[in-house]
Amino acid sequence: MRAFFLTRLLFIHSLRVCAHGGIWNYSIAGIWQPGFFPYYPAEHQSSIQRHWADFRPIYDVSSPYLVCNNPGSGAEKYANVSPGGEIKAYYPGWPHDVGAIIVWMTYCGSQPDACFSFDGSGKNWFKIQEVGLENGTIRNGQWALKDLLASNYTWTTTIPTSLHSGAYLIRHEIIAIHVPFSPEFYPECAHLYVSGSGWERPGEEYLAAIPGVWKANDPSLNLTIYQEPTASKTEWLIPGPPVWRGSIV
Ligand SMILES: *[C@@H]1O[C@H](CO)[C@@H](O)[C@H](O)[C@H]1NC(C)=O
Ligand SMILES: *[C@@H]1O[C@H](CO)[C@@H](O)[C@H](O)[C@H]1NC(C)=O
Ligand SMILES: *[C@@H]1O[C@H](CO)[C@@H](O)[C@H](O)[C@H]1NC(C)=O
Ligand SMILES: *[C@@H]1O[C@H](CO)[C@@H](O)[C@H](O)[C@H]1NC(C)=O
Ligand SMILES: [Cu+2]
Repeated sequence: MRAFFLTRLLFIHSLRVCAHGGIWNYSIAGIWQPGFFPYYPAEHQSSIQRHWADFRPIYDVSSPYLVCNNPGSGAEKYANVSPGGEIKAYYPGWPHDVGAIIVWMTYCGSQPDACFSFDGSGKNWFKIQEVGLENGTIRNGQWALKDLLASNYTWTTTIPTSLHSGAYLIRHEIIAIHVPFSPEFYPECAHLYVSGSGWERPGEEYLAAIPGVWKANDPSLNLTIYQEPTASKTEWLIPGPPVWRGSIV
């Protein structure tokens, strides 16, 4: 009993001390989708979310875990969504308030279960949403992460209305920049099947490889928000290709 309590305390304590996080659940087209939770045994879980090991970030821009976290495999399910459908991702207890949120997709194949055997490699990832510094200064302004904290830890994304049907990975990525010269990447992937009669896929200029898209010396990633001249800048360029929105219908 005592040992149990100790373990429990250590567990809760370590969550506080680490003070990082990730996506615990999704709500997709109004249907609640439990995520994979890294601190529960894997064998009792079944999720659309690819497995991840813990709340810690990825620091290395060339890490294979940048794709879908560590190990970034092993989702048991996929969720159906229509073009124009809404995806809400929940980050309970998310602690950081300076940084961006970028949502990516990549095509796995035409069969609904095609993502089960796809590792996310290739220069085929495209952004469907990105929010960085919205207004104010780098040090104190309104960042995507502040929006996340102000909305019950919920991040909402819409699937482009013209997107061609098929199986896709959706990849939510937080880039937190509160630690000087040490950007933190928090990628999370889930399996989707996009139905409907969409007809478009993004062109070459929207595509990127992950890892590969981020550069360790990018001035938007390798910076300190606490010193001038950076602190009072009112612009922060979101790295990577432009967002693909498809034809607006
Ligand atoms: C949300 O995710 C957490 C962690 O995986 C899980 O404990 C909880 O049951 C989930 N909530 C729902 C409503 O599925
Ligand atoms: C800054 O952006 C936030 C979020 O979009 C908005 O609520 C707020 O009104 C903006 N503030 C100013 C001064 O524009
Ligand atoms: C806040 O998010 C949690 C999931 O993390 C959800 O269970 C709860 O219903 C949400 N509350 C509101 C007011 O949306
Ligand atoms: C990041 O910036 C610091 C300070 O200018 C510099 O010392 C360091 O080498 C840079 N890191 C990379 C990977 O470029
Ligand atoms: Cu953290």
